[in-house]
Amino acid sequence: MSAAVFDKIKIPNGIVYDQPTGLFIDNQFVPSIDGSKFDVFSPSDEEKITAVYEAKEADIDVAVAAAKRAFYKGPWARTTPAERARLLHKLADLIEKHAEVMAAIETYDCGKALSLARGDIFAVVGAFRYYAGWADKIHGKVVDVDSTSFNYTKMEPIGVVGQIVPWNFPSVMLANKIAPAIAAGNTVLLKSAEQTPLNALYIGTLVKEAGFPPGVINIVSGIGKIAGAAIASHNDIMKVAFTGSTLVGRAIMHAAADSNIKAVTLELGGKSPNIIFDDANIDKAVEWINFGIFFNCGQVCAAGSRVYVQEGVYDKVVAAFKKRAEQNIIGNPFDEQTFQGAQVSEAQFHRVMSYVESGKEEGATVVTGGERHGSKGYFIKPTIFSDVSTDMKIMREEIFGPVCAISKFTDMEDIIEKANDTVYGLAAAVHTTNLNTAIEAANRIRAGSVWVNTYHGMHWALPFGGFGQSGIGRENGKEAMKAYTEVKTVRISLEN
Ligand code: TXE
Repeated sequence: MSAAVFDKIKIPNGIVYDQPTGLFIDNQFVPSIDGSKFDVFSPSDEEKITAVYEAKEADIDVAVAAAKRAFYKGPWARTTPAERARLLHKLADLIEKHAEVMAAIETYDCGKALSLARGDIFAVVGAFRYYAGWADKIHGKVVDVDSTSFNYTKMEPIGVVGQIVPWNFPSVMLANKIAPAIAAGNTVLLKSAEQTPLNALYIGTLVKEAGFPPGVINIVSGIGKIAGAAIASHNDIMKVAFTGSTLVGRAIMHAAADSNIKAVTLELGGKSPNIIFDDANIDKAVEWINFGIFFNCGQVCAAGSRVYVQEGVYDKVVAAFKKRAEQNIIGNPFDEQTFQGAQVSEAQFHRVMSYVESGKEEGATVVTGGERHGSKGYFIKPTIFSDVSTDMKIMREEIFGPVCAISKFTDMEDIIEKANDTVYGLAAAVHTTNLNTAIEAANRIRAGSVWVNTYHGMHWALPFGGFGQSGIGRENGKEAMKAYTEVKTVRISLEN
């Protein structure tokens, strides 16, 4: 263990551990080539946690070369699907063994409540196990065409895959990307978000311990415009998978097109409608609209940020939602009771607060919240705006914070028009006790996921992704295996 690339860290809940700070390339933690680093801050107390090495273009080249060597020349090229499954299971077991320290790292780095962070690590383990199960179940087909040829297809790995993840679910996003890519036999270079690099590097230690050959999984910390851009435009990377803003997603598509036409999957922003019909179980629906927007401090691409309530129950729902939101426990994310921790960074804090100000300026009514919580740490009170019209910024743009816009609707036609009045199409939810209403709404809303009488019903086995500007492709489920494979067709003549 080299002292230069590890830092002993004490997490506020008392856990002391060795944090890797180097770039994880070829199963080693190494300093960046020019020695540059960037600081990592805790959003809940605004203090510096550590500094990690920063990958620049030259480091990306080294990491890609390692991944390329592993793909074409290393033992990975001959590794059987069953062996890939065994390694993924081993990694899942190790993550499970380290779950408590990883949850605490997530809370420290990201500001999210510890109870939520534990759920994240549980989902990480689940995803690695799920894709371990797929590794040896990806088969091609025999296709009968005529009597003079034998034709079959194979599903082959794409090659070196670049993966760029955001900061709202640092470990879950990593698992959702690395696990299917590895199950399919690719090699990977993942860049974590600059706000939250710690757990990704910690997982690097476990990758090595699990026994993955060098170069199969490489993990770097770096800045989007430098390291992220270098990944998107790299000629030896055959596919890039990205989760983040729509703005950057567009830049990544450009870079992919301008370099080697690498395959692209994008999981981008959202402005998802959460709809309550008159006949809904109101108590439960209010729980789900509260969870839908305030879970993870509102920093969820699928957050239910537009709440639409049918006119017959509108006043009742607004009053109940206000009461419920004010009960959310906000503050020190290490307290076991805390539900809402800190926004991830100062920049995100100001960005969300500027939306709060815009809501006030445009004339929406603050039902509750609308201000900072406390004076240290990036906490924002759960905020609900009512009387929000369709043209207000808070109704149209992704805020990515604990800010909800409520509006009324009259009937099915009205709500379908309102729900689909967005450039996005990531998720939606419908609360009703009428099955026909639920199915009609689910059919007519243009979104990648529709939840009925629930919210954030995500699972590693359920495909997730967006319509419209919410992205391209699907993660999770068998769909993700397709996103990490190329189909090869082999035609053998039987006439010779
Ligand atoms: O995102 P960025 P930011 C949305 C959300 C949020 C807004 C801004 O609305 O308020 O985006 O957040 C990397 N080439 N989402 O600025 O910049 C970056 O290093 C290649 C929604 O943090 O998109 C990080 O790893 N990569 C979202 C990742 O992209 C680049 C999650 C995300 O950062 C890059 C996060 C570039 N030119 C934000 N520039 C979701 N869909 O869940 C940045 N990156």
